Amino acid sequence: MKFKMIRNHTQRICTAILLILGIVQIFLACPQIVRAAVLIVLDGEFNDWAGQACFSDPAGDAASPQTDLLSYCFATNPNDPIAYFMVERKPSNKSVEIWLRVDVNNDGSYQSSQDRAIRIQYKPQGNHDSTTIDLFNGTNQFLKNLPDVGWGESNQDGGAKIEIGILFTDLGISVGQPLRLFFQSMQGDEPSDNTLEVQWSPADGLGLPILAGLLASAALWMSVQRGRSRA
Ligand SMILES: [Ca+2]
Ligand SMILES: [Ca+2]
Ligand SMILES: [Ca+2]
Repeated sequence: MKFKMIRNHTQRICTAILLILGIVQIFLACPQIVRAAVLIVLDGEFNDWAGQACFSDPAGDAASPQTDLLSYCFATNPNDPIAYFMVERKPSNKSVEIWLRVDVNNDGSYQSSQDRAIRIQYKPQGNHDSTTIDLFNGTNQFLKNLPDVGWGESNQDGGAKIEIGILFTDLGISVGQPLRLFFQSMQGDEPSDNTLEVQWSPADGLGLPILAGLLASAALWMSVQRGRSRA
C-alpha cells in the first residue's frame, strides 16, 4: 500500500515537472511569444519593423507623389508604455504633412475630446531630417509639441519612411485598451491619401510576466496535487 502511495506521488511530481518543461519548451520554440524578435528603436533605421503588424496602401491614389502613402506599421516593446508607428510614402525629397488619427474611445468617431491626432511635419534633408510632431485632441485643440519622438529618412536614404513613438499617457490610453487609427496625408489644407482604418489594443504582448504566471500556475497545481496525495 505504502509502495503504491509513493509510486502515485512520484508519478504526480513527474507529471508536474513534464508540464513545466512543456510550457518552457513551447516558449523556447516560439520566441516571438515571449518577446518581439527585434525591439523597435527610434533611430532612423527601419529593419526593426520587419515582422511587425504592417498594412499596405495602394500606390497612385493620392493627389501628388509626395503625399502618396504606401504602408504603415504599429508595435510595442515589452514593458515599454509607448505606441510605436512607422509610415511610408513614395520616396521624395519634398516635405509632407501626415496625420495619425486615433479614435481613443473606440466609438467610430475621431472628433471627441478624448480622441487624439498627431501631426507629423516631415522634412527630409540631405543627410538628416527635420521633422516636427505635434499632439492635438479630436476637437482639433493643440495639446503640445512632442520633441524627439520621431525620426525620418534623409534624402540620401530615400525620404520615404518615418518612425515615431507616442507615450500611452500622451495618447490618453491604458495598456490593452482597444482603439482605432489611420494615417492621412495632406495636400495643402485638403486630405490627399487615407490609409485603411485598423483596430489595435497596444499592450506589452505575451512577455515574461505571462510565462512566470504559467509557471506559477503549474507550481500551484503541483502543490494541490501534493496536498491531495497527503489527504
Ligand atoms: Ca528603427
Ligand atoms: Ca497611397
Ligand atoms: Ca472617438
